[in-house]
Amino acid sequence: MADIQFSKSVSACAQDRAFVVTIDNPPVNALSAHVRSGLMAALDHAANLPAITGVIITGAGSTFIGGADIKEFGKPPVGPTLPEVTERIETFNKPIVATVNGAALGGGCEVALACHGRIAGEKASFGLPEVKLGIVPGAGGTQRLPRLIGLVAAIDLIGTGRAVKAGEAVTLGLADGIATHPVGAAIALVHECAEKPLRRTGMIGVPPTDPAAVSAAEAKVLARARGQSAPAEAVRLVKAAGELDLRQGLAEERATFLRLRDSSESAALRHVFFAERAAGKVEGLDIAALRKIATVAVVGTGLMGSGIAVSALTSGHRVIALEQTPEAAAGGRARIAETLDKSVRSGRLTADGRDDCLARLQTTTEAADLAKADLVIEAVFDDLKVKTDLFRRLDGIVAPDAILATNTSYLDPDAIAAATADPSRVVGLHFFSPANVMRLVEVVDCAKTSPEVLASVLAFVKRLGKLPVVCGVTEGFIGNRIFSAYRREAEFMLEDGALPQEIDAALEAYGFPMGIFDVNDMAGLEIAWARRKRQAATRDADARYVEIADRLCEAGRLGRKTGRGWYAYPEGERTIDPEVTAVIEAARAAKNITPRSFTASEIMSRLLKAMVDEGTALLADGVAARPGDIDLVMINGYGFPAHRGGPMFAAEQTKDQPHA
Ligand code: 3H9
Repeated sequence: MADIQFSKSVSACAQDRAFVVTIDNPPVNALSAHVRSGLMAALDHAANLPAITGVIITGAGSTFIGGADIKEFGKPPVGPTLPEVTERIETFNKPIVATVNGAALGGGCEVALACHGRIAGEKASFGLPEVKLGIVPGAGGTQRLPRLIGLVAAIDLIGTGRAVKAGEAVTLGLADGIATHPVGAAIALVHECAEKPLRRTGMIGVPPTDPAAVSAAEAKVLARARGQSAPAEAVRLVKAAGELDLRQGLAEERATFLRLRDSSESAALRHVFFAERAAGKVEGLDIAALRKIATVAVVGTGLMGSGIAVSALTSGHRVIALEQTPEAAAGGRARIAETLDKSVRSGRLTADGRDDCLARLQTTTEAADLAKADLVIEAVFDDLKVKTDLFRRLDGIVAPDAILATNTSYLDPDAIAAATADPSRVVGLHFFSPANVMRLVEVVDCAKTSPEVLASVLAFVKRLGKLPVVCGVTEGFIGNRIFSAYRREAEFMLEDGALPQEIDAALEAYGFPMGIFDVNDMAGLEIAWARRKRQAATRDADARYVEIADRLCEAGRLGRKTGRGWYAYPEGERTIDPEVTAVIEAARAAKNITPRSFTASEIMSRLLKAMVDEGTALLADGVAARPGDIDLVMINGYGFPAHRGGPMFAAEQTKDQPHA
C-alpha cells in the first residue's frame, strides 16, 4: 500500500499487516495541532482496515517525539487535545506499539506510555521533563508511568525531569525491549499482542510500594526544588496514581497542568528554554566556514585551566596543557586526573572513559609543543603584561589558522589581541569556575575577531556541552558588570540601614542559592579589594563610595578561608558577627546617615533594578545582543533563580506593577 498522508506531518503505510504511522514534524516532531489531528485520523483509518492487525507509531529522523509543541502554549487551544489522543491510543481496538527511535520526551513519552507496547531503538531515550518548564505532564504521564515502573522510580523521573536511555528504560519496565531494527521488532510485538488481551497501561494496578521509600524519593525531589512549585505538584500527582482511579487521576493531572501552564513560573522557564536555544546564534554568521578544533591547548593548569582541560577531554578533544615547570605540569596532570576520578566515582564517567581522556592529555613545559593546537586557551594569572607577553610568544608558535582565546575576567581582550600580528584570530572565552561543572561561557567578540573565528568557538563551546553567550568587550563582560552593579546597590543599602544577613535572606527567599555577602565570603574578598585599590586613583571623587568592605579587609576579614568576612565562621558555621554590625554602624555614623529599615521586597526590587539598569546599558552599548542572553548569564553564572526567568524577564513581568 502506498503512503497515506493524514495531515501535513503524519503519514502511514501498511507493512506486514501492521499500519506504520510516522510523525514527521521537524525539527523535533513536536505534537503540534496537525500532528495530533493526523494521529487521530490515522487511527480512525486503521480501525476500519480488516487486514491490519495493529498499529506502529514512530518518528521520522532522529527524534521520536520531542513533546508538546511549546510554541502553542499561551495560544488558543486547538483540538484534538493530547489527552484525547492518548486516550484514543490506549482504548484502541487493536494493539498499538511505539517504536521509539530517538528521544521520547514529555507528551512524546506520554504517547509511548499510552501504547500497548514500547520497543526502544538503540538511540532511544524516555523522559518527562515538564518540571523543567514549570509544568507537570498533562497527558497521563503522572498516572501511567507509576503503573509501569512503580511510585518510587516515577517520582524520581517526573519530579526531576531526568531522562533515561534505552537500557535503563527496559530495566525499569518502561520499555519492553531494545532492537537494532525497532520497526521490525515492533511489528512482531503487534502480532504477539493481537493474540491476547491488550495490556492497557491505565488499567494496570500501581505496584505496592513501601511508604518509607516513597517518602524518601519525595524528600529528595523537594530538596532540589528550590522554590519551584512544579516538582512538588508532580510528586503529589504521582502519589495520587496510587490512590485514585485512572479517570480521577487524569482529571486531577489535567487541572494541575492547565493551572501551572498559565503560571509565571512556567512562563519564566519557557523563556529560559527559548533563550538557551537562541544563545550563541549571531545574525549573519556563516556557520558553514568552521575551523576544525580537535586539539586544544590550555595554558596554565590551576583550578580554572584544569577545569577547562577536563571539559575539553570529556568532550573528545586532545589536550596539550602547558605549564612553566615540570613540577607545575605534574601538579596539573594530577589535578585533571583527580577531577576525572571524581566523575568516575559519581558515575558520570566510566573508568574506560577516564583512561581514554588521560590518553588524550599531554602535559608539557615546552611552548613549542603548542604548534599542534587548533585552539589555545590561556588561563594564566589575570595580569595584562603576563597575558600580552604570552600571546606575543604564542603568535609565533601556533599554526597561522589556530585560534587564540583568553580566559580573562576583567582585562581588556582587545589589548591582549593587539599584542599579536593577527588579532582577527583572538577571542575571549570566559569560563566560570569550576569550569568542568559550570555551563556558562561568555564568548567575547573582540573588536577584530573574525566572524569565522567567532562561529568556530561557538560551535566548540556547544561541543563541550556548555552554553555560549556572545558579548562585546567591556570591563567584566556581561556577568561581572551586572554583579558589580548590584553589589554596589547592596552596599548602598548596608550604609542606609540594611544588614548583610537581611540582604542575603531577601535574595535567598527570592530563590538565589546564596546571598551576595555569603557568596563574597565563599569566593574571598581580596580580589575585589585589590581592584578597588587599583581603581582608587581614577575613581570619580563625587560618586558614592561605600568603605565598609575595605574596613573588613583591612581587619583581615577576607572571607571563609580566614574564618571571618561578612560573617564569622566558628567551627565552620556561618554566624552573624556583631563586629561586622559595628563596622557598618561606624561607617553610617561617619557619613551622618540615620539608618532606616528595609523590607525584603524593597531590598529585592532595589537589587533587581540595579541589575536591570546595568543590563539595559549593556544592550544599549551593544555588549549584549538580547535581554535573554543577560538572563542566561545571571541564571547560569550568578545563581539567579531560573524559575524567575532572569532579571530582564522578571522586570518585564512586573513593569506595570507598583513596587511594594
Ligand atoms: C509537554 O510535552 C507537555 C505535555 O506533558 C502535556 C501536553 C498536554 N516544542 O534543543 P534543540 C525547537 S511539554 C517546540 O536545539 P536538540 C527548539 O526551540 C514539552 N519547539 O535540539 C529549536 O528551535 P530553533 C516537553 C521545540 O537536537 C529546535 O527545536 N518536552 C520543542 O539539541 C531544536 O531544539 C521538552 O521539554 C518543543 N517541545 O535537542 C523537550 N523542543 O531551531 C524539549 C525543541 O528554532 N526539547 N524545539 O531554535 C528538548 O529537550 C530538545 O529540543 C531535544 C532536541 C532533546 C528534543
